[in-house]
Amino acid sequence: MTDFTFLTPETVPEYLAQNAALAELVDPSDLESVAEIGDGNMNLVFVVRDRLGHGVVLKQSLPHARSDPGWPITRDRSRREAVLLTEHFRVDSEHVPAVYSFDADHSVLAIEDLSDHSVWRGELIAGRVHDYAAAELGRYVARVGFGTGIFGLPVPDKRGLVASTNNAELTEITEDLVFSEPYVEHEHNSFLPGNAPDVAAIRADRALVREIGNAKIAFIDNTQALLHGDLHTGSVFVRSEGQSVRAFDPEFGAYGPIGFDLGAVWANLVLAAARAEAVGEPKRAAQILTLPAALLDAFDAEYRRLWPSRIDPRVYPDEVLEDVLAGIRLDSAVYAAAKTIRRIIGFAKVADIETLDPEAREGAARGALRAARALAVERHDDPSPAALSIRVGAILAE
Ligand code: SR1
Ligand code: MG
Repeated sequence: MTDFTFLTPETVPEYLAQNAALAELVDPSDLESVAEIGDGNMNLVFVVRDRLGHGVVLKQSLPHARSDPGWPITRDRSRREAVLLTEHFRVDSEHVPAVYSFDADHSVLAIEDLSDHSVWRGELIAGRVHDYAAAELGRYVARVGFGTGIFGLPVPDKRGLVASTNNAELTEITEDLVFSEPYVEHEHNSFLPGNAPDVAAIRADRALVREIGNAKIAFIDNTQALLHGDLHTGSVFVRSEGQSVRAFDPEFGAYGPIGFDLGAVWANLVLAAARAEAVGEPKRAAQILTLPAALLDAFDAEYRRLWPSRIDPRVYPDEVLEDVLAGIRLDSAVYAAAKTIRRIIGFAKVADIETLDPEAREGAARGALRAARALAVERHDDPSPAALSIRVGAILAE
């Protein structure tokens, strides 16, 4: 009997044939292609297509990180991802892939094939910005933020969901990789020798480390909404024809502060802009740096649109909305800072920076670290993403 513990392109057809629900999606006896396309740190990802043009994606978790077989990570993450995707689909079917099924025996999640889309990070690196994606993601975070929080769910239901979506092992990875390791000596860290003074400056900056420490506390303690948890540009599909934007791969998701997801997008836009500057494309860098404001403005507008439907308006007057939105805006900037810094110093880098030649990479990394510092500390002077992006643009251009 074939062992499906670790799928391969060769065993996928038989796996499909033995799963009636999946065999309805693609015809296992008439497959055109089975390709393993996973390039992240975690899982196997197969895109399966039959000759009639039907497709499905099978995502199988390994019992360890894909990028480090010596790092055990629970396979239950696939089940948790299925739960989270289903919950996000409930509140915003426009911006996430559909989940077809989950096979607990083999840790396989079957989801919608979005092969007609492209990964946003690759598009940004290739110079195709897809400006519209920022506002779509803002709407996605607003719908999820509102719909899974106390304004969209009765409190007992929300508390139940906080418990049932507990993702302690993976959120601990985020706590370590995003908020702790970059600020200390750690074997996971790496950077160019030329960036050593920049890293030392980050670690010695008490005002910055204080901001990051407080952001870590809020990440752990604040259960504002059911986050995607890893909303970088490599977790976003974009398609310009028949415009479509989908957030995928939320295996790090759990309840947390909404600004964490917005900050993740923002950080990756800063990194994309740092690359554009480094390859001598300042206009494109400036174009990319208009997107954090587009993201936050769309978030704000969508959250305001949903506000009249909030549960118990008697005790949540409109002044509360202003306070909530102001808090999320302020949070977003510090999470953008944390997520930028971790991609430069810590484990799990980004191709925007890593594929630059070393000289350009050193400058881009320096600019990104200084820009991140400004986001975390200067947000208290003016938290508007437009103002902060002007500051970031000036730093990247230095
Ligand atoms: C084991 S590596 C974990 C990291 O990879 C993912 O991209 C997440 O960002 C996570 O922090
Ligand atoms: Mg991922």
